[in-house]
Order: sequence, then C-alpha cells, then structure tokens
Amino acid sequence: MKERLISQAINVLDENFQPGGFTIPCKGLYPFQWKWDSGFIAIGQAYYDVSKAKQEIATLLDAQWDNGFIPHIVFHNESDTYFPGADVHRSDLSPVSSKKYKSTGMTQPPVTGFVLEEMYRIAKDKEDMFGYIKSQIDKVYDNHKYFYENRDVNDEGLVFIYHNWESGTDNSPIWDDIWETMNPPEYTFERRDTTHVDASQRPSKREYDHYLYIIEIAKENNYNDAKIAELSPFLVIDPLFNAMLIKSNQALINLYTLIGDNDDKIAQLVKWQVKSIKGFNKKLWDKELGAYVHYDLRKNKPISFVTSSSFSPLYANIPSKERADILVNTMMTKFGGEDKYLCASFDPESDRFDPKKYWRGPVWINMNWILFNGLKNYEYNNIAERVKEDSIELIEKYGFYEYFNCKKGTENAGYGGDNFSWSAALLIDFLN
Ligand code: 9WN
Repeated sequence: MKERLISQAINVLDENFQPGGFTIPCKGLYPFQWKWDSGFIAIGQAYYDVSKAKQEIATLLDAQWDNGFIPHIVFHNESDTYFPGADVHRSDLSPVSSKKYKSTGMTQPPVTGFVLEEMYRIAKDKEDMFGYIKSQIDKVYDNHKYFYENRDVNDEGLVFIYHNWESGTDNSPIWDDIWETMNPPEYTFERRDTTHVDASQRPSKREYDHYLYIIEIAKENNYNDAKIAELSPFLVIDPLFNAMLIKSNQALINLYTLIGDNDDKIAQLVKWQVKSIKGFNKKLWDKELGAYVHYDLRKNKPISFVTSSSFSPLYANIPSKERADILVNTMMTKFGGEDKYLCASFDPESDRFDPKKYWRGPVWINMNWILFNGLKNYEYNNIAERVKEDSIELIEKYGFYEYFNCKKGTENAGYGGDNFSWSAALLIDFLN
C-alpha cells in the first residue's frame, strides 16, 4: 500500500511540475506558482528529486520584491483558467515589485524558513543541500525583516494580514463579521474556479466582491504597507500566519548557527523570536475557549472562534506545556469525536461550520501536517499518530483531493481540486 501511494503521489507532483521549474497546485484550478503551496511541495519533492525541490524554492525566491516581500502568486506563465490573474493584481503599481515577474501584491503564510530546514533534514547529500541553503537563506531573512519592519503596527512582535487570501484559509467563517463591516460594489467578472469545481464547495460571488474590493484599495495605494495598514477594512493578526513566521524564525536561527559567521542575523532573529512568542501568548490566547484565536486590528478585539489555525502554535513551540494541555483538550473535545477525521478546519460545534465548503469545515492535509508535527513537539504521540493515519486514510479512500469531509462514512468525501500537489507532497512525508 505504502509503495503504491508514494508512487501515485510522485506522479501527481510530476504531472503538475512546469518547465519553468515550479509546480502548480492543481491543473486548471490553480495554474501558477503559489507561495505556501511551493513550500509544502518542496518537502515532498526533496524525498525523490532534490533538484526539483531546490528549483521550487529558488523560482519562488527569484520573484522577491526589493523590500523583501514575497508574493502569494507568481505569474511565471500565462494561463486564462484562473481569476483574478496578473491583470487584476497589477504588481507593477508598486515601485518595489519584481521587474522580472508579474505577481500579486499580497503574501501567504511564511513557511519558507522551516521548509529549508526540512529540505536539509530530508536530503541525503547534506553537503550539496547545505550549499544550496547558503545561497538562498538571506532572501528568507530579508523576508522576515520585511514583516517585522512593515507589518508589526503595534510593535508587539505580531504581524498583520490585510487580505483573507494572505491567511491561506480563504473563506473561513472567521472573516464573516469583517464582511459585515464592508459594502463593496457588485463587480462584474467571470469566475473560473466554479468551472473546475462544484460551486457549493467554493466561496460565493458576494464573498469575491469583498476580496476584490480590498485589492482595489491596496492598488489605489500602490501596495504601500503603511497606507494599507491605515485604510484596509481587513486588518487581522492571524495565529496560523504568525505561528509559521515564528517557526521559520527558529529554523533560520538553527540554519545560520550551522553556517556560522552570522552572529548579527542570529541576534536579530532571537530578538524577534522572544518578542513574538511573548506577544502571541499575551494577545491571542482566549482563556474561555481554551485556544488561540484571531485578532481584529480594525475593531481592536479578538475574533473568538476555534479553527484548525488555533492549534498551529504547537508547531512553533509557542504554548507552555500547561497551555498546550488545555489547547489539545479543546481540540479533542470539539474536533476529535470518534465519528470524525481529524482535523476539521472550523469548530464542528459552531453553526457556521459547513463540512463541504472549503475553509468552513473540511479537513486539509497541510493543516494536518502542521498539527501532526506540533503534537509530536509536545509528545502527544497518540493523537499525532491519529492525525497522520486519518490523513493517509482520507487520501487512500478518496484520492489526492484538496480538502475532505471530516464526517466518517461520507460518500465521495474528497472535494475541491483533484490531483492536488500539497496533498501528494505531504503524504510522501507522512509515509517516510
Ligand atoms: C487564492 C492554491 C491556493 C492555496 C490557498 C487556498 C486556495 C486561492 C483561491 O488555493 O486559494 O489564493 O483562488 O481560492 O485557499 O490556501 O494556497 O492551492
């Protein structure tokens, strides 16, 4: 079983690999390079084709802007199967954008730091991978510097996202109350996603109006972060995004220590790290829910819902052991019933939960991978194994889908895109 699944996963990744040296998340639905997808994809590729893994991250970092920013989509290639494309995002409006590639002007969770460390762990030829990491690592450092210098508006070690697409968890019910504060125009545009995937599994047209409206505001301000922080109706501290930054800080510290001669950078990273972990525990912990939550910087108040992002701080060693116990207890009470696969993306006990709709409830393999590793960090080994076994079972039963129904016994429980790259890539890691 194991060998067969691994070879199917390699096949998915190879089919999605492009001549430009990057891998699309899914044919038709997502025809370009996405930032956090590339990170997860490179982890899988590192097991069977190191050269592809190296290209994956190098092509992403090649699109870095002059200020250290790394965009969420790089339009290396032309395709008309996705909306909104390069002509909507218009990265050329920013004076610091890449002159080489068109891209979006928003980013995604900063996974690249810990991905480099994972690639080093997996690589058989350590010396070769070490050389590669030395050639790329400063770009990731510059990216973290960009975050701390431009997006930490309260100087508390926590960085904002200004768009739901930056979170990676696009239509999470977390954003519903923010949409209520906005009244965007009814734009006319042709959706492409719903020609590839059943509309009931995707965000609504009205949600897309909100998504586009925020982009328009950012464009009017030439993607200037200070202006965005002042004017965007969406300004959130996301626990997943910040946990990925903190995990990646730690990875950079570890890698620079191995490289040597980088004391200044290490000292700076340690400073950021201490401040971020402190700020995170202070601002994002919700005592009543027993979980980390999102924080709305516009309203200056927490968004008190439990999502799979609430548990991601385990991966970055953010909670104390005592707090981790409470967090895992919340996870198992709300999400961990025997009738369910771990881990739903949104609180199954909430009336906003929808088991079929994208980030409003389904299980995602990348989140499971983060949770598996986080649970291992704190030695919740049995629960970690369950997350891993559930992930493998879902893929084996239903295929390499983008997301899955958490309810056991559902017929056709795989939703969204098929032959989805990070589901394949992370399955390879789970099976190794
Ligand atoms: C917008 C590519 C991306 C993932 C995101 C996922 C989805 C895009 C979309 O696909 O978002 O970025 O068009 O729906 O939500 O996490 O990176 O796989």
